[in-house]
Amino acid sequence: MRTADLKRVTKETNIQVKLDLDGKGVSEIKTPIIFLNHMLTTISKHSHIDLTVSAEGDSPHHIAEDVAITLADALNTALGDKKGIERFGEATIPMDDALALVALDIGGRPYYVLNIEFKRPSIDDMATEDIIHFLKTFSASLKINLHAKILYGENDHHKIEALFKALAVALKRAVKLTNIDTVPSTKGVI
Ligand SMILES: [Mn+2]
Repeated sequence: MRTADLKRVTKETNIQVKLDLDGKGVSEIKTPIIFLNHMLTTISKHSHIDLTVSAEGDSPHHIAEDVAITLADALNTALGDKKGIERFGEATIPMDDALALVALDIGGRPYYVLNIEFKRPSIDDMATEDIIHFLKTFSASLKINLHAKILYGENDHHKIEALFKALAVALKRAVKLTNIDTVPSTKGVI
């Protein structure tokens, strides 16, 4: 079973993440940040990863940061030794006026290149800098190589939603099991 159930409790936040990599995209997301709930639901739906997240804390920034860390830790736990996974995933996803691209490598080497610009300081109730911080923290904590780019778009909500859909589809492809029961690396380990 490629599952995880993790709690992260600090003086700032209290986070629980439960997931199943081989799910159907069923989610139950409860954080105080409505837009973050929307994006986490999007990740689950389009990656087919079943996801339960509950989060509370002393600030929206800390909550976004610690949900990213705990989600990454849970994915890492569920992935285990990473035997048989596709490892690489990419997707280019439109949403009305916006087009976003994500390419990622679950290769154990944390590195991100983000090419994301917003017109507005926040989207609904989430600061755009916290959205960027979420993506950086997630990729660094999961030790993936993440390239994420918004190619174009007018509406900030559409731009970032297209990007999270692309992240979800890229993740779905990368964590998928092949019929090869070895670690997908010439090093033999990830
Ligand atoms: Mn939306």
